Amino acid sequence: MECPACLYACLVLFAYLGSFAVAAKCIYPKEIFGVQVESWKNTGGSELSNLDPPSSKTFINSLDLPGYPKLEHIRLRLRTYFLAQETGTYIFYLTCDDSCELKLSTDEKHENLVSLVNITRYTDYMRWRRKYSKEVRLSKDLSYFLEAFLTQNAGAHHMTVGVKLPNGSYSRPVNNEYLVKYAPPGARNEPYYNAYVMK
Ligand SMILES: [Ca+2]
Repeated sequence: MECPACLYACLVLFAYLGSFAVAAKCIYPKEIFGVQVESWKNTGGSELSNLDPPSSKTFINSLDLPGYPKLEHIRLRLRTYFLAQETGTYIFYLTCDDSCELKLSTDEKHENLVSLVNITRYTDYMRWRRKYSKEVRLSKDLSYFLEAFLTQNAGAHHMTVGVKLPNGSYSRPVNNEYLVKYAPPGARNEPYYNAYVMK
């Protein structure tokens, strides 16, 4: 927030709408929304639990990895917080090539991750028909730690996560208005996360 008038406008917005999610878009710099991507190369058949520190780390704007040609024997992990903007039931969708798994925590903590969708045989890019979660009940303005892990050996690769919202509409791929950037537990002392995100 860069000016007193802007801050005042945000506070008024928050007071009238009573919505953290709406106010967050106003108060936060846009950079707080996004998804962390970590990659491991030449991993062979390694499982995630046995991997070394990632060979690269970056951020993207939505839960979508469209894939790149000739990228083989690689593992990719997406981490973010899903920000529920309404209380209700959500359904999460997953597509990928070669194989992947989507997990969502019952809160913002790593240790409460639950597997929602597991794909063991490749799908076409964003072919949403079959692979989706059970209904998940989430609460307005709370953020839930989300992790998706892709294993790519040969040929094409991609991974995309979608969501059906309580009002029946879809965000597929999930776009960044629902995605607060991942911060490791040690970073939670930063003002953004303490004051607003990690409620
Ligand atoms: Ca493949």
